[in-house]
Amino acid sequence: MSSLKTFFNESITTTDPDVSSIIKHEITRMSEGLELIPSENIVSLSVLQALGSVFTNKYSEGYPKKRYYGGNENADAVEQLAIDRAKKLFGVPYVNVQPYSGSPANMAVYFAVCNPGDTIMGHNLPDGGHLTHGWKVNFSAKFYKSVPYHVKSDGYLDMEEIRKLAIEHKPRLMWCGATAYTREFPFEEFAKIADEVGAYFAADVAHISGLIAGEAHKSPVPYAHIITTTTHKTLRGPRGAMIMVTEKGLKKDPELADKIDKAVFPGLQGGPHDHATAAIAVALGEASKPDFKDYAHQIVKNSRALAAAMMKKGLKLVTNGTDNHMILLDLTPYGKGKGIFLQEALDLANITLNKNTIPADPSSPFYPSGVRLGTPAVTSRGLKEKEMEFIADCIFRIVDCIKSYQLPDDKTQIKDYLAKFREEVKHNKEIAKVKGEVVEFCKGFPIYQTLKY
Ligand code: DSN
Repeated sequence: MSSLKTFFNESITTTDPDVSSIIKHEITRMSEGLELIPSENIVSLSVLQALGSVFTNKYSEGYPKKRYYGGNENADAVEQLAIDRAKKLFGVPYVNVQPYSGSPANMAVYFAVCNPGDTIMGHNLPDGGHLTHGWKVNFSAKFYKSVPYHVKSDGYLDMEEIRKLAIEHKPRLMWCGATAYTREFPFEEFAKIADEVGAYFAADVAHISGLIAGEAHKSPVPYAHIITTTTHKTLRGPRGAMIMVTEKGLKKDPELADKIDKAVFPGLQGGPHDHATAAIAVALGEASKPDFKDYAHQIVKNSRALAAAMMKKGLKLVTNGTDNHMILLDLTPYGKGKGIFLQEALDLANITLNKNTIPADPSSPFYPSGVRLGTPAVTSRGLKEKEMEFIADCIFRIVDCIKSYQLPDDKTQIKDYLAKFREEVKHNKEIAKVKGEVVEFCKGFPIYQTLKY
């Protein structure tokens, strides 16, 4: 801890007070607020230390023992360690730890198994899917023929539609995975459909890889050919990503691992971010320890407790609950396009979450009718089921503050209406009161106290 302090705190405080001060404000924001964005987390000091290490200086295009530059013995060691830890943790024969983040990881999968123009299937973005699973403005729909699938009106995946579309369109690649889906993924059912039509089946477990590592969610390893994940969500590592190939994947295509390696480098990327790789190795080491299982299960317990407390207060949740780390609050009982009002009002109360579409959203992705929240970060902070009641109460009180605001149907009026809303909520006494309670509450769950910028 003290070496961390000396290493990059005191130095930057003196040499660059401008940046140092911004970082200090960010630490304060995180410390005095409740982070409920379900894709965010709070990493350990060891992860931060590895991320801020001298590996940021190094170039190491290629793979361990096959590099294009000299001086890579330590970069080799750290990348190999990350690979070995990931293989063991997830039980897969092959891992690539070099993708810069989730989108490039998914792009590498396309490069490895598809040709431009091939048909692909993925979870529709407004239904909770990801941009790279075939959304119309993303490369995945511009270079490939995208056939999106949907959730039913109850919010659950429509497996009947998925099978029908797969049989009709014979995709080369099928994705399972989402950014806003609160139920367990039916990997086995997806695999049956993909096998039936001869598709590659890729599970993008970015959101839930920490839950899988901690055995709080079923693993896709027996079912999928390829698995991608970011490393910074429930897995609680630095920003980065990994691509795994399963035994099933190698059986389908013995060259699959080699194709993925070539797609990442030289297909898509140059030098890997060795400092991120070092931090990924640390996070994987942490996720391999027995207490990570407790953490993963506590995330889900907290999420279920928060969902139950919110519903008890009369709030409406998509699918009426959750199986994972995430909750989708449906604000349509108060009107359409309410997500932005709640997100911004909660920001003022030091509670961070994000506006999000809900299935069959009557509004638009920019002004959606729901918000998405989750428990990975607050669980890292030590909060348990009991504390979820406090959070549910705060959210409920803020919903009450914003529910009379209505997004204008006339788009030309939205800017002025939001400006008026922002001015009013800035002076709302109840929001200020909730903020005070949140700041006080957070003092009981301190983070990063040894970081002094
Ligand atoms: N931006 C990520 C999320 O918040 O879920 C997905 O890429």
